[in-house]
Amino acid sequence: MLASTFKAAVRPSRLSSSIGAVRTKVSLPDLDWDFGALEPHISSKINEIHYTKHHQTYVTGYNQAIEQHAEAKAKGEVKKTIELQNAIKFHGGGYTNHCLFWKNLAPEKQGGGEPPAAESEFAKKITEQFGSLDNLKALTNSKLAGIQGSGWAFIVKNKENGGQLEVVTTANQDTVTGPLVPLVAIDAWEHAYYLQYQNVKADYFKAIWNVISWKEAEKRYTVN
Ligand code: MN3
Repeated sequence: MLASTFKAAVRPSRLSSSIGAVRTKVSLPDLDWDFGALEPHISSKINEIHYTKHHQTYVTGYNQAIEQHAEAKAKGEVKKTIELQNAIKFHGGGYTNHCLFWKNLAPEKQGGGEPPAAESEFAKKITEQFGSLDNLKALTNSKLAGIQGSGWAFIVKNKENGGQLEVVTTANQDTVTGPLVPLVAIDAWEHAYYLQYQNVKADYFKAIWNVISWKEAEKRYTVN
């Protein structure tokens, strides 16, 4: 998983359970901007509901599932531990993806939409592989458009493939793991755009690049 990426986002609170183990809970990360700061590209209301309701649901669901899993494990209930895998994957993925997403977004005044510096290794890699940043955005948008139902698109660095950049999509709240380092995560669930863009999700995918923080993407590319 991506726990190391999110140390700052996770504020552990100690839990003492009936089985004596000490575990940590995840919680909503602090945002670097106000709900209204991404307007007009993403409305204040969308951010508010997305963060306080949707992301919170994944936080709560993950904490519950992990707690139940630990209890089942302590009691030797193998079948129950297997059954809980789906909830852990869904809510843990939802928690993780949204932590990535918020950090990937920045108001235009705080560098949102600003391309990585041309002389940076990251910018050179993008040009070498895709020809231009616009081509990478267009490829990502076409992958986003191809998602059937709910899912995510990620621009990743594939550490098993010489650090090549790739654009991948996942269904539901599946996140990227293993050698795939997420640089940019884009939420393609209806809840991410419907209040503002209704059925025209292509407009949301086009608008979001105005508030994408390439600085954050570059940081992840460089440290991983
Ligand atoms: Mn979402």
